Amino acid sequence: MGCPLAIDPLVRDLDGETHALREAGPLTRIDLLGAPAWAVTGQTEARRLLNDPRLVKTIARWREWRSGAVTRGWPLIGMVDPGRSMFTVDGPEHRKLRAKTAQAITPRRLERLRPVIDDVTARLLADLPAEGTVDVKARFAAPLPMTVVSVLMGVDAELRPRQHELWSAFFSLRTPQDERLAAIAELNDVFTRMVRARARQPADDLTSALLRPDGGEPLSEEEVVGNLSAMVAAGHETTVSLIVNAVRALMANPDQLRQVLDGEITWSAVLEETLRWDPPVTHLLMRFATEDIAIGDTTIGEGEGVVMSYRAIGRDRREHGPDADVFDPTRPTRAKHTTFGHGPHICSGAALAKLEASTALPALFGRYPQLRLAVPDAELRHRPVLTQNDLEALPVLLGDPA
Ligand code: STR
Repeated sequence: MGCPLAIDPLVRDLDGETHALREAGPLTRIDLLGAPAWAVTGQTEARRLLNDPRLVKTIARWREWRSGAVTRGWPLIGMVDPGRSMFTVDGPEHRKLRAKTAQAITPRRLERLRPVIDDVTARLLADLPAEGTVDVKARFAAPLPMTVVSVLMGVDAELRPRQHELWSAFFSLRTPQDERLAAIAELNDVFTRMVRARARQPADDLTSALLRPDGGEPLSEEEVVGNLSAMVAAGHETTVSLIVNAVRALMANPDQLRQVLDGEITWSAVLEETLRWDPPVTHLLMRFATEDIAIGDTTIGEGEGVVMSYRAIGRDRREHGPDADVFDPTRPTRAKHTTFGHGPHICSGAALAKLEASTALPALFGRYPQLRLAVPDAELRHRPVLTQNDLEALPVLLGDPA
């Protein structure tokens, strides 16, 4: 076994790292800021492991946590031990914690959010400056998901700017650890206050729904706060990148953009291919083996940590062929990605993410069909966020409105 591949917290060469991971094989040893783990980079292996009940999410099963080698001083601790929620439990407990959020985001229920998505999209487009370089991420892609998830969960508008700062500090690996822990504590305070307010006076939002027992066993305050925090984090960090990465991919592929604008390629195909080729989540931390798990010619040892390296998984040549590194929305396997996960923890917000992106993208390109990058693509940089595929900015020239 070779040296574990050290994952770069500053994300200076994401393509290079994705390739190195894939070439290292479907399961490979990595180093996460000093902590060892397995990275899964093969799609078949990912699907098998994501359905294997011997892999669980509670940090209590992690060898490095039990030995004290990993503590709350580890910069990624907030990703692995964010408090009790549907994200950190398994089995029957998990089904109970997840039920209401999954029901709330069915396609039919989503129709109620559609007017919000349409309005916010129209307003953001109308507010874009008429001239000069525009950061499509800051001015368009970022505000939409934050607003939508806040409306869904009932986060007051006044709280949103500070939330944005706190989550940004949470994810960035340039944030000193004491500041990160302070941001986590502040988020927890804000959400706890919000949950207590809804417990006293319910409103028409998902936080209030999480508090209603509905005949079943009620969730504890910690569980409601945990679910709320998970939904806001997931809802606002990931969809931004889906929109940004799709815009970037189309600008880099003008022939395909023309086919999309001519109606020869659907927006849905663009989204699926973006999810495969440049997904919002680079690495999903973490699962732990409750016993030795043999997979192919590898054995994951009891207590070892397992990371799903979704960006490498999307480039699996066994699934997508020798041209897996090419962005091609017409490829037959475009929707056969695993980017939303698989098995019991599969993303419950997937339909909402797709609804937001499939509103935002046609609206943006419909109004600005000449949209093009303001800098060479090779100059775009990622934020220092190990787990997320998050560009710093997406500077464009809008061109004349249609
Ligand atoms: C952030 C911190 C927190 O309070 C709660 C959670 C649980 C859900 C996690 C979230 C985390 C980080 C981003 C995740 C999200 C689920 C989906 C999202 C991992 C740890 C993705 O990026 C896929």
